[in-house]
Amino acid sequence: HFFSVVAMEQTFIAVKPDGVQRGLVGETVRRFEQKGFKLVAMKMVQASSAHLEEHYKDLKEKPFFSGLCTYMASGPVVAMVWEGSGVVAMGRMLLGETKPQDSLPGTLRGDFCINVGRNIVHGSDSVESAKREIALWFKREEIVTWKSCTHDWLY
Ligand code: FUP
Repeated sequence: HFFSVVAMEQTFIAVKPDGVQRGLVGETVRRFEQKGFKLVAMKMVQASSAHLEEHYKDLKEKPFFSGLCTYMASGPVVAMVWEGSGVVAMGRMLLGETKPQDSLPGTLRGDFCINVGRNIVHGSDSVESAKREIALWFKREEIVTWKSCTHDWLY
């Protein structure tokens, strides 16, 4: 019916090496699940430097670029694709601001971190970058189509 015609988006969310080490995978997944978003892909990855340099290629002129890539390669990350209406912008709200000092309590970064260079989670900043990042981190067959029984209540 009418209310099932909702424009769905997907976003790329990753728990960074510090978030994994600090046991924040479950907390991150919990917040996205409880909001009502649908998990459609998830894997643990030890990313290579080349992969991370591609992921962060828009930042390659920044002074923190090499430190950022080293940090991101320092241990496994948990890479995910979440789906839902407005998930790109609302996912960023669940994460908080890039800088933890600007992130309100109630957000992942506001609740769990202090330093911009150790900000525990990544989330795509636009629908366009979400498409690029999902294609970089996942094969098409790793993204699962399934019907959540909560869909009709949420939408
Ligand atoms: P975000 O979209 O929130 O990931 O933010 P950016 O793309 O601007 O930055 C990517 C990552 O670079 C941040 F998650 C952390 C790191 N960074 C720094 O280490 N120092 C800075 O001053 C800004 C960003």
